[in-house]
Amino acid sequence: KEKLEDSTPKQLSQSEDARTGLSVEALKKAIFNNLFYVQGKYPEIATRNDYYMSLAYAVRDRLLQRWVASVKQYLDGRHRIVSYLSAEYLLGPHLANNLINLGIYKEVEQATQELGINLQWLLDKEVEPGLGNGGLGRLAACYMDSLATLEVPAIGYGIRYQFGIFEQEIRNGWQVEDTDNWLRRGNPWEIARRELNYEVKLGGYVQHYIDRDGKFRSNWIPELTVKGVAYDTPILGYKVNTTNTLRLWKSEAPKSFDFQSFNSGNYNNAVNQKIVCENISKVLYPNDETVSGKILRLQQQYFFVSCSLQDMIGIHLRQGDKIEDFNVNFAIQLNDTHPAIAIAEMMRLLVDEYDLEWVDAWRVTTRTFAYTNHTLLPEALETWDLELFGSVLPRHLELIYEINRRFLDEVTIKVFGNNNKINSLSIIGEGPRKFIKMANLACAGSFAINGVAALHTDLLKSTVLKDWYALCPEKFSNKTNGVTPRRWLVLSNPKLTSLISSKIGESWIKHLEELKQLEAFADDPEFQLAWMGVKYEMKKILCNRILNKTGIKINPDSLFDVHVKRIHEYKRQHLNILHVIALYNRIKKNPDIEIVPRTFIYAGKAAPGYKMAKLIIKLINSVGEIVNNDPDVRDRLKVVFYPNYNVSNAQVIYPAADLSIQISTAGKEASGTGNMKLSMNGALTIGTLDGANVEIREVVGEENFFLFGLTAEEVAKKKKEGYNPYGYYLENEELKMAIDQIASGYFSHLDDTIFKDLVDNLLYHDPFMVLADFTSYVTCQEKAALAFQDKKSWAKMSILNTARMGKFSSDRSIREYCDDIWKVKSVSVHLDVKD
Ligand code: GPQ
Repeated sequence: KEKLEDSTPKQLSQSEDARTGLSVEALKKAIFNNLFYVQGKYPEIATRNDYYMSLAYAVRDRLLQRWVASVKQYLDGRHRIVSYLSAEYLLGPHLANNLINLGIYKEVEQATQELGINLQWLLDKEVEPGLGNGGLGRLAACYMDSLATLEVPAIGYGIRYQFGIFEQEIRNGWQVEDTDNWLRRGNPWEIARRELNYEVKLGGYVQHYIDRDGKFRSNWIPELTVKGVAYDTPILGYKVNTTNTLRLWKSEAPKSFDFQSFNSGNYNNAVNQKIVCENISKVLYPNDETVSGKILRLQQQYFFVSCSLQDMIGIHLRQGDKIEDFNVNFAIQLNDTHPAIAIAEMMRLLVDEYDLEWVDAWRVTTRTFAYTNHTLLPEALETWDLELFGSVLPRHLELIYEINRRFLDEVTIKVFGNNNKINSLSIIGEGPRKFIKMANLACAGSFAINGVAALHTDLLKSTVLKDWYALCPEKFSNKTNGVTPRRWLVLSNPKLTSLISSKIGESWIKHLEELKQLEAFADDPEFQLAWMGVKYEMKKILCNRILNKTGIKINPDSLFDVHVKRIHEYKRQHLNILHVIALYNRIKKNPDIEIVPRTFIYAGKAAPGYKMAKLIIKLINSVGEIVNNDPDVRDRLKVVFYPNYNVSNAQVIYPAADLSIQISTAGKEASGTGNMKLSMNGALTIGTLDGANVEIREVVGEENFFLFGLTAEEVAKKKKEGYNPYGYYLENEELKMAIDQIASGYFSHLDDTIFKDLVDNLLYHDPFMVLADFTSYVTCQEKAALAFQDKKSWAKMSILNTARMGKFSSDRSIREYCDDIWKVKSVSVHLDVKD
């Protein structure tokens, strides 16, 4: 402890403020001060959390300085602002990312070391905000990073869920869910803006009347009013001052709401109402790409959208601008249809609250919104039962009828009264029960519509949104997804980062195309050795993690075959496990067979209500139990299910991957983004021609990509002609044996009931054509194994994968959104240097 006092700075230099200085001395001082004055502790009794908090607040001070400067600059300069509406943000831990973006990672490492604490020990303490399910939420987080890095004025709006995505445990091979109480120890990265709050109405009915001026008016009398309170998280760009805002809404009971029941002695009722209000932002729905049609989910969507629009209008009007010019100051991006109710809410605000004429309101609305579609899966296209919708949003139901009436009037002329087309474009679906089609509301109310990979956008145009494309082709464009190299390379893989920078400097971090310069070293034996050396170190780190978490010992020399993402039938984790079983059987048949040692690493969560996905997890673990413990295997195959896949765990897994498994049924994965992160970290892809795989293969070169499987076209054709999975089962002996084993209980202690549903589904339905692609997959995996044996050529392919990933930086995606859709320009932020 003496050491602590000795190293405490006595005097800071003139320009170094303890709350803003970036030197080691200033940072030390700041951490030390926070320990006393924020945590109220002294070193002898401080916990790891106290130190984590002290450092986090020290970093936050530096963010706030930049944040205040950014806000001031945006408001003073009257700049156009992008507003990103998303029900999910899967941010991952803040601390390390902020250190990197501030450019003070090394300084803080030294400062903490001199204080006698280990930085990694503190970083590992952070509980990540898991406010998203998977790809869609993580994309929003990458885009927030790129917006700030590109110095674009932007606000992200969403929900401050008290419980994020559940924590996954594996018990006896099954997924068990636990609540994610991420706020338990407090959150130093947010600032509650109690004064920034809006009321949101729910339920009730609408009164209509004619006012004194003879104008037709609507008055929504709600059943319930809730309050949304803003919680702001600063989002700093990489080595710039720009610090944007992520504004998440927490629902509460309005202050005055319970007086009546309370005064009349009905205390229980008052408390119940409070709970009803707070429930709205209580928990993230854990369904990925499925709609549940639950009232609470609709309430969540409307709640955050209404708060966000009220907030934006407030900002707009405070500038002294007219409401009719809202679209001049704001471009609003809808992250899928989850926030699409914003289109009706905008109309309500403009018409009911700001007295605009319908046509004027519609003009403003349709010049404001742009819509990104993220899926082609029919079960993910959101619809709401009309009656349910009306019970929550009675006024919006009227507005949607009116939007639809006017829209269909126009359309009818354009499609010459073709009823099929009118039905397909209508926002209201007819059937035994009527329903609202949110994708159609989004298309009708937006000036731009985009898909998230070239193939996806093409398929949108030719299938799901075909009639929309015919109606308004000019609205459509593709914006291939991207990921931030700051988190997914610099932060996750510091050793590879140093190696790259030692050859080509550091500017690739902001200009990822510059990785191209690595091509010059792809054949250099020394560089190849260093490259594979880093890979080996990262594999060893993952080995330790896996040993700690699962007790499974794996061999870092084996081929790491990595399949990490949400568990979904369309993503085909079961195709992968069938391959594992086939290899296992080859060994059983011939124990001395020459086989490339492999470790199959799986990770991912299944939606708690998705039976088949949960069964796939159990199957992976059951196969693992047999394979991992069979002496005949002699450790040549290992199967690992890494529990609780999240951003932190992904950061350890990606750098250690040799082979990236991207094997969705062609035409089903809109883009994928894990595929980009893995390839960026030097993994080779084995994949179908699906989503962004197509473009990854294009840029890395077909010789550096393992392609297999049916194409989207072939899949569609087969389905049309009548697909018979049973034929494939009979045809391929290895496949038949694997399925028979699963069915007979070979992997489940002779229990032949557990996997019955899964087996029957594959044999008699196989909606994702696992059996049709099996042979092609196994053959392709043989090629991959062979390639892995040639260390030099593998190293070359790995280097070339990283070198050619420039296109997949989220900076490129965001630039395209800015130029083609949002029409926003960057604004550089300067710090007011104060002495
Ligand atoms: N995606 Cl619609 C999700 O993660 N959740 C969703 O609800 C929907 C889409 C994913 C999609 O499956 C991936 O292919 C994309 O890469 C990702 O969105 C981001 O666009």
